[in-house]
Amino acid sequence: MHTYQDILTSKKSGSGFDPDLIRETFPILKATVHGKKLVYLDNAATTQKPESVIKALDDYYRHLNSNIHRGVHALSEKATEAYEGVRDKARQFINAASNKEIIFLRGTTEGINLVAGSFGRSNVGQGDEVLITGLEHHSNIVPWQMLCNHTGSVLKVAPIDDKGEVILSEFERLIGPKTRIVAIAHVSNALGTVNPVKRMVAIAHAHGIPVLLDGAQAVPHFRIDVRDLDCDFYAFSAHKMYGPTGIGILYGKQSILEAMPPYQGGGDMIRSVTFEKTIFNDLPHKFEAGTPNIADTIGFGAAFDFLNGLDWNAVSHYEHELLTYASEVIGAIPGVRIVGTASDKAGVVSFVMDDVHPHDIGTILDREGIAVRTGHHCAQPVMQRFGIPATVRASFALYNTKEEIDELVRGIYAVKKVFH
Ligand code: 7TS
Repeated sequence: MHTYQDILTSKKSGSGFDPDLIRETFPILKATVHGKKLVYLDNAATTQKPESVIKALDDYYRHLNSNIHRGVHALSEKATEAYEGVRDKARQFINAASNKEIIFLRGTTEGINLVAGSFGRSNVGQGDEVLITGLEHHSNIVPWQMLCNHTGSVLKVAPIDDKGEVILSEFERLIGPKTRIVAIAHVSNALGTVNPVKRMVAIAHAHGIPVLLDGAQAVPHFRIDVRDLDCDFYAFSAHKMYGPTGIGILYGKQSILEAMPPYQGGGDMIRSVTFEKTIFNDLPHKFEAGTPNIADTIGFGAAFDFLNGLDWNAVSHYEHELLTYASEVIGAIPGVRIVGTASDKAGVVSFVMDDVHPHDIGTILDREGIAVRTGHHCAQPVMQRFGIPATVRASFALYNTKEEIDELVRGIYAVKKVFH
């Protein structure tokens, strides 16, 4: 077993990053499925967890378990310190200006619902418009649709082209005097398109419109700097960046969060309560009603440590190599067509195959131990845009290897043999 230090200092591969060493810190990668070695290529759905994250969860329940922000006893104080310490790590990780801008919640979905429910209901009225893009995950469509239905506002959608890129001229044209908020995926989960979000934020801001970025698929692949992006909100989930499920973050600029009403009422989000009147707590607690997910927040802290320990130039270079290799070898299989060929992509190869339904491909690959996702990937409008019901999606993490992509290619040839 290599130590974490070995991993940090390893320079084995050309990219200065050694996936074999990284793999050793992810226990599940040694698993077998249907008697075959697991090839896990469903990382856009959720990533696997390193030993350090698993250990942090175990340690929390063994040594620290206690409710936070309320006890004077030692355990509660330690648990509070650990929980708030993760807020600090999160702030540094995304370069937010203050811990008040870091709201813990269940994940990206809840973050977007918070903004639609709180900012949306106070700022978007009858006849106003919300602008999204044609690349969105259902999590960044449905909350806005619900808001529009509730308030009588209108959902506008910036279309995408045949490569799966947002048509920027259309995006800009759709921002008008009635637009109240713009919500954009940083990276598309269905196609892997990386949107030029910094530019899109600048376009929206030139019209005085705030922007929410859905960072669910971006955080595992690049370092995020919310101040450089200048976005008003950024939502992401721990489980897609090697952390636990059930915990995520909504970043919001302090001035905007201050002006927003609470999203949920309950314990911890109040300063004082009488039957006549409640005075709400300060940020960020105003948006964290009830006992939070303490254990998984602490596990999230270990995921930040894991990511902070990596050489990000090397990781980016390695992930880019993997994606380029996968696109080449999968795209070269006769009868296979890659859906989503944007010039800037991260982590995803989505494809269809002549005369074979993606679900059948997924089932046969599973028998080979290869985990991919098949279906509409919670992005049905993307499928509709390309006139297909579903794709097969291979999505990559930093522990995947070229050998695993070769396994996938062998699996696809096995599918062809069954069907042709
Ligand atoms: N936004 C994007 C771009 C996503 O990819 C996902 C989850 C979400 C929002 C929602 O994140 P959650 O953590 O709140 O569920 N995407 C996927 C996927 O592609 N396959 O399974 C979940």
